[in-house]
Amino acid sequence: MDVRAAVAVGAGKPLEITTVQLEGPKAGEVLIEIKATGICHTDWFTLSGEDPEGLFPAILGHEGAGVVVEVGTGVTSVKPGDHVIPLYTPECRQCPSCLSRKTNLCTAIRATQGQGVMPDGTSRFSIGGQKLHHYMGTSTFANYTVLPEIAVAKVREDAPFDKICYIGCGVTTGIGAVINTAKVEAGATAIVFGLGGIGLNVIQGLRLVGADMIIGVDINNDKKAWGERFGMTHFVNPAEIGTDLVPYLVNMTKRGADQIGGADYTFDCTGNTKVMRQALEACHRGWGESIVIGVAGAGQEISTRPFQLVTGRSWRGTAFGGARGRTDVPKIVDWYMDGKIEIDPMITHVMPLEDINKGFELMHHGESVRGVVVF
Ligand code: NAD
Ligand code: AHE
Ligand code: ZN
Repeated sequence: MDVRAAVAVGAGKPLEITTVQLEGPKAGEVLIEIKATGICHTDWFTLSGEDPEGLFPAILGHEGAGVVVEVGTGVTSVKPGDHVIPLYTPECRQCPSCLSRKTNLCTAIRATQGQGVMPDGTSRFSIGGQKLHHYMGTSTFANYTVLPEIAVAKVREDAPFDKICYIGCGVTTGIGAVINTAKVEAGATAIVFGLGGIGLNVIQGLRLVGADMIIGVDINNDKKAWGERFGMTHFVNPAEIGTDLVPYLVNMTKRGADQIGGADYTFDCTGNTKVMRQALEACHRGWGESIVIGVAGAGQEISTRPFQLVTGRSWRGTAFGGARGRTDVPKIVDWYMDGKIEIDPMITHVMPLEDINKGFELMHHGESVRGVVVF
């Protein structure tokens, strides 16, 4: 069938909006009509050429919501008409990782996903007979896409697509990092570096669990009001404090009889490896945990003095907020519908597919929190 898509033709080039061809679902696969998709910084990262797994030409996009149109043979968990959120982290419930209960990083289809193809090694997308790569197993920058059954979460039908698409990455990543990965307790002190589409969701996750002190760090002063809107208690712009950031944050978080500072939990939501180091070193000695969420470009590495770890700080990371998609995503949709978490105010820009490159620019210049394409 013909579908409308934004095609990433090469690194650093604007997406090209055009008609491409999509084959129907094979065994174990589902055809989905995408109704809305968010634009995440990771799409920009891959388009920039920084992603070691980046492939071109490809159809990017991994933060969508839509309706099942057709299912391949053997599909039992969803049927045409079901509302779903595509999962770039699938949940097969059978692989050693799923069965371990220790991680959400299902391995069932990760290898082919990274190669930009479906689990059988072929692509469903083409243009004029030339193969187009899938992206993160989701390719939501198209009004129809094909996914493996294990990579879709069935969600309630009264939830609006143009909001719950954000649960396909940003909301779940931010809130999940707090709840599933760090398991932050009420009363904790936390620092969030980078108050964009992910960081603001970390902040609302911290509010949800009852953290006491929630410090937001961003180089863009406009983010102060945004952070406060979702529960941030203090804001720091590193460019304006006139001193080194880490001692400044440690001093801010001094508490207890010994007046030792440092946060119980810190979160990097920038993808900047220097910031990741600051986040680790702003943790409390003995127990502070720093969670890396940001994605860094090819060849970049993190470093710190081993003494930071010897003295009890931990460096951890999270993908998709540690969420098991088919199990956890429907619950997060319920939280949104029940008013436990907010999404609407974070979606600052809604646009047709034709304007997706403007959506990237808005994000890149810090003018949007989340841009959403509606089909
Ligand atoms: P975004 O562009 O919306 O927000 C980034 C924010 O970081 C902006 O507010 C920016 O001003 C701020 N920032 C940039 N440099 C900074 C610095 N040196 N110090 C402090 N703040 C700084 O991006 P996003 O969509 O929120 O994504 C954030 C990061 O998370 C990206 O690297 C993205 O690829 C990654 N990500 C990871 C996962 C995961 O599962 N691990 C999921 C989604 C996104
Ligand atoms: N492909 C890159 C890394 C990109 C990356 O880390 N992706 C995150 C999700 S970001 C969503 O916005 C992720 O889930 N990683 C786990 C995985 O299995 O891909 C690289 O460096 O090669
Ligand atoms: Zn994302």
